[in-house]
Amino acid sequence: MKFKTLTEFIIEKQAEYPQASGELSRLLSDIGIAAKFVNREVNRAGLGDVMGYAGEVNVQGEEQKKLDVYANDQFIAALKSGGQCCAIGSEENEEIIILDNDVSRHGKYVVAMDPLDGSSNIESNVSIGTLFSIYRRRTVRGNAQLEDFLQPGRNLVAAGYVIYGSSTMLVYTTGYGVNGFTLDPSVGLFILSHPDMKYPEKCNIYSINEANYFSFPEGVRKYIHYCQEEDAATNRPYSTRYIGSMVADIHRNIIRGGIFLYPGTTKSKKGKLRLLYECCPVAFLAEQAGGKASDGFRRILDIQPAMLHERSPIFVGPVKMVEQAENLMRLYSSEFKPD
Ligand code: AHM
Ligand code: MG
Repeated sequence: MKFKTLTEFIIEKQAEYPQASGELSRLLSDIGIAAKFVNREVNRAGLGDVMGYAGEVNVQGEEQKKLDVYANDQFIAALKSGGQCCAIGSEENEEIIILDNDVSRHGKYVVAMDPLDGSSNIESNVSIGTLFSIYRRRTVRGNAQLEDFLQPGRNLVAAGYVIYGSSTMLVYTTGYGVNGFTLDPSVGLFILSHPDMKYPEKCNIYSINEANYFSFPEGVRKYIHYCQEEDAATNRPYSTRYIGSMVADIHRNIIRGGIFLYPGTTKSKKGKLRLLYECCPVAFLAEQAGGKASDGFRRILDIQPAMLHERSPIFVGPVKMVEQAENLMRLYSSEFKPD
């Protein structure tokens, strides 16, 4: 049987760009290796003592689960040993982590990541994921700085996610389409299973935590009504699907066709999700899959971040669906428009 592994694919792509030094390829491979370790622990999550809280509170004030800590450590260790990444920004760490050992100090890249997203779903055996954003560092001398991370998403060199689901997949883009690799656990290899992923023509899913309905902007409430109205010509009513793990919701929506919304609310105008390591990687992937990602008014990838853990509303999915939601935001919720 003929198949292509993640490593073969990365090397093949690198060969298409004679100017490429191979450093990004190595970095992506290291992420793949860390993902396998995390996958092993996620698969054993019901056994032994890997479940439960680690007893610490992360920067968002949430209790950390042991698996969050494990995943964070694995990705940091992999990036450290690789030497291509000189600093990491993680959801689990308040400050950036400077990698200043002899190999990493000269790394060209910085990585922002959410090592284990949707971790509240671990106990119930629901899919969870890892999200990552790779930027070229901006500063030229000395240790990496926070400003190396505060770049708009349009500067992303690569981004992707790992989904630990009914099978484990790594999906990434370097700006030339989106490719998905499924882990074959029997041989421990990621195999190219979803080449050139694109949103399908027919899209009829909407994903939103509707429990927040009364604190959503009016534009979002109107959009929910739009999704629920009956209109055979436009395939409505749509179906609601909401897992509560962004990686899983986004993955399903790319494959099955749907929009994911995490808007601001009256209590939290910027919503919940973090710009640098949740919204931006998903936005880059969505655009590369033929879709669109917006905060309701602006392209996610054009937002200039001011802080490492900054939040942003997100509307991401097929172009027409996102534009429809944006139109309603413009018409009914201009008070949510960023200054
Ligand atoms: P986390 O980073 O603490 O895991 O939170 C992020 C998760 C996303 O995966 C998901 O889309 C969202 O939180 C769900 O939030 P809610 O429970 O408010 O719907
Ligand atoms: Mg998260």
